[in-house]
Amino acid sequence: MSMIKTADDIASMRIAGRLAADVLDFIAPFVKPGITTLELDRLCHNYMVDVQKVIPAPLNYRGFPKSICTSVNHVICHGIPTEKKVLKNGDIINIDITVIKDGYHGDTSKMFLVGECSVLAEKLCRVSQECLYLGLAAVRPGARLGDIGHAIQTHAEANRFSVVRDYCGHGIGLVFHEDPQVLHYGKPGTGMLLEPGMIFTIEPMINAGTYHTRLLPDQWTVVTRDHKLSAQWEHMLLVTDTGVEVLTQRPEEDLSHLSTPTSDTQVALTRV
Ligand code: EYF
Ligand code: CO
Ligand code: CO
Repeated sequence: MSMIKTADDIASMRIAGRLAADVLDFIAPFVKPGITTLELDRLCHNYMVDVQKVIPAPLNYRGFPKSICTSVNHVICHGIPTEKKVLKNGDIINIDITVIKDGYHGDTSKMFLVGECSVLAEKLCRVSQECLYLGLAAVRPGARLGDIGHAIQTHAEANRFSVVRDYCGHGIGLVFHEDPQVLHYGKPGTGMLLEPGMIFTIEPMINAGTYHTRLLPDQWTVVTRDHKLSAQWEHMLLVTDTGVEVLTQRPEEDLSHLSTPTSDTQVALTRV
């Protein structure tokens, strides 16, 4: 199956991406000490189903039991919302949202700092977001997947953090997880060539300690083997003729450094 989306696919993916991003903005005011991750799941589920009229993609996906993933502190990804997990001051939490609208998937996640966090936790969340943005900045036609991984790995390791190897970004569309696999480490000039019309996620998982992972007995929750903190940010993007379009951008984000002017706006800028 081709990895190049049609114009109709892209129009639908823009809608799915915006809806997923909107869920993160909706839930933000609720991420406070005292709330359980089960309550965050209930709030997001009801917003998606009742307000947005979308399907929460994780629910029953390969048997996953909840509508969102909530990964707290040393949980790397796929944390299951539960009434037992009460957020407390100083926690960090990744909330990962995937919606299905008209068959198309929108997938994005971000970190929330709960109250006052340690200097290390703040730095890990900041650096992992910078890793995502550096990965996005490497996206353009003619670049290769290894350029993305290299940009992320270089920044993480320059800050003495590590990049999780066992989980990666992915192509996405009518199917949640499509080719290609998008590794968050690598060598420049290697891997698949990027072409206009490709849509995939970049979702680096960055650890404060080593990159080794452990799967808990529930068979879903992935944690750091050394129990140190982990952070993850995710965007879904389109490779355009001139660079990248972030399909899950939130209003608070300034991604103008990624701007990929069309030929029309380039002409206008030249005239000024
Ligand atoms: C060990 C699942 C979990 N898989 C991926 C199922 O791309 C995702 N987030 O950006 C993503 C989200 C979810 C997900 C939610 C549930 N799963 C499959 C296989 C193993 C696993 O955890
Ligand atoms: Co996700
Ligand atoms: Co994803």
